[in-house]
This record gives sequence, C-alpha cells and structure tokens, in this order.
Amino acid sequence: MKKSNAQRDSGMALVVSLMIILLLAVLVHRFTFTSRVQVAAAANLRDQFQAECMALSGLEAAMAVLAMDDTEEVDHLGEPWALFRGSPELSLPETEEGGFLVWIQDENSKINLNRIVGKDGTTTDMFIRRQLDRLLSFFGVPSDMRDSLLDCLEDWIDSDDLQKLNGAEDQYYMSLERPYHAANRPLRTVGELYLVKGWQEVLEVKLESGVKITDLLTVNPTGGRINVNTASALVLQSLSPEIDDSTALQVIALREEAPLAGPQLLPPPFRRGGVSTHIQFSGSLFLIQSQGLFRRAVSNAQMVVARGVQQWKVLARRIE
Ligand SMILES: [Ca+2]
Ligand SMILES: [Ca+2]
Repeated sequence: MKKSNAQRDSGMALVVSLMIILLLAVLVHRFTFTSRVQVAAAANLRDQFQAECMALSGLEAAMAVLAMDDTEEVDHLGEPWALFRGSPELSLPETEEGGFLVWIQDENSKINLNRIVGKDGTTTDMFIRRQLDRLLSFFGVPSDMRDSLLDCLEDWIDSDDLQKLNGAEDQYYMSLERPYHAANRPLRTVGELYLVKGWQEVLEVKLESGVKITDLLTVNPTGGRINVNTASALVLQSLSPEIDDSTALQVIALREEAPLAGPQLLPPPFRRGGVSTHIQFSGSLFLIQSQGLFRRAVSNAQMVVARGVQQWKVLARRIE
C-alpha cells in the first residue's frame, strides 16, 4: 500500500525534528562541558594564586625570623632561623587554609663554585680548586676525571676562549649536535653545571646519606669562606687533606656543645695558614626556600638575602 503525501510529509517532519533535538542536545552538552572546564580552570587558577601567596608569605616569615637573629658574629644550626620550618601543621593537602614550608640555609656552609676563577676572570684560585677536587673525590670521581671536570669548569667561567689541557671552550660546545656557547662568566645557578662538559654524570650521584654534590655547592656571592658552625662534615673535610672524617666529626661534636666563636678550640689543621683564612663563624648570605600549598596547588619560591649593617638585603627572588 502506497503512503499518502501527508503521511510522508509528517514522517519527514519527525525526522527533521529529531535531528534538531539531537543537534540541540549536542550543543547543550558541549556548552555545559566547556562551562565546567572553565569553572575548574578558574578554581585551579585561584588555588595556584593562593599557593603563590602562601610561598611569598613563607619568604616574609623567614625574613622576620632571620631579622630576629641578634648574634651576627656567630651563626649555628641551633638558632631559630635554622630550626624554622614555617607552618607544616597547615600544609596538609585539601585544607582550606593552606600553608607554607620553609628552609633557611647558610650559603657559607657550601663551597662557592665561581671562586675557582679569580676576580680578574682568568687566574685559578688553587685553594678552591683543591677544595672542589677533594669534594669530587668524596663522590667517587677518579683523579684524572676530576682534573678534567675542574678544567672544564674553569674554562666555562673564565673570560677567555683558551682551552685548558683537559678543558672545553666554544670549540667543543659549538660542535655538539645542539650547539651552545661557553658562558665565559660566573655561573648563575648551580644547575648550570649540567651544561659544563662531563658534569652531568657526577650531578646525578647520590651518597648513601642521600646527599648530592649540588647540596654542598653555591654560586651566590659568599666570599668563599666556610662557616664551620653550619658546614657539613664533607665540606669541612674538603678544606684540607689533613681534615679526615674523624676530625670533621670532632668539630661537629664541639659546635653542638657550644657554638664556635673563634678558632681557639678547633683542631690544629683548621688553625693553619690556608685553612684559617678560608673559614668563618657566621653566615653572610642565606638562601630561603619556601613552598606554598593550597588544596592541591603547590608553588615554590626562593630568595637570597645578605646580612648588611643593621638590615637585611634581598639579592635575588624567584617564584616558580
Ligand atoms: Ca646568629
Ligand atoms: Ca672560557
């Protein structure tokens, strides 16, 4: 039996209506989805902003704790700045309040990499070179490789383009698959060592204690002296081949009894020529690391501050 025209038309109308409804349903769904994504993105952005504010608050709180330190001639690990951790009780994820975790480190507890090259930009500071050489040996780097790593480090920092015996200048770096220039200036971050020939491997070495070599190095302008009240046993040992691990532990036991204010109580190797002019008993530069947390958002901030006359000076500040 043939369908009448009217029946055919109403069938078509039904199909068209269904298609329109389907199209509308798809559009509404898309619109709702986009709105939901936008709402979630806005919430994430808000949480991230809150986390950043928390990280910045951490820096300010740390500055306040440092400013309370009224013994600038002695800085040790029992002082409030060294023990300050921020507000860990508030830092649990999913809390409305959020919080910040803070670590303050004395940069004079670390070896200053940039000091291996003198202020003139070309000469070698043999004390720092030997100190770095010993530190590398503690991380299991063999002698010939240490020579090469230190030559490459000097070439990277020194202003000239003259390659040392085992070093590397532009000639090497520009021949790489992804070429780049030697910096020919002081390092700006410890992480820059990854660009220096041969260093990547040693940067990834972790001692049993969990310590990495980068934990013991700085590029901040400390002046190069080591604070014996805050330096780790490895950094103390790096000062001289005469300081073995038992001598370093002896110093740590001494300073735990009472902070050291001068060289009088230190074992003899610390009081000899070269070493005595490379140690101090306080910190001049401090690194503040702050982690802000809000719900699931995390933000990291860093600040380097120098102790000046009656006030602290901010040398660098970075938020990630
Ligand atoms: Ca102090
Ligand atoms: Ca150079």
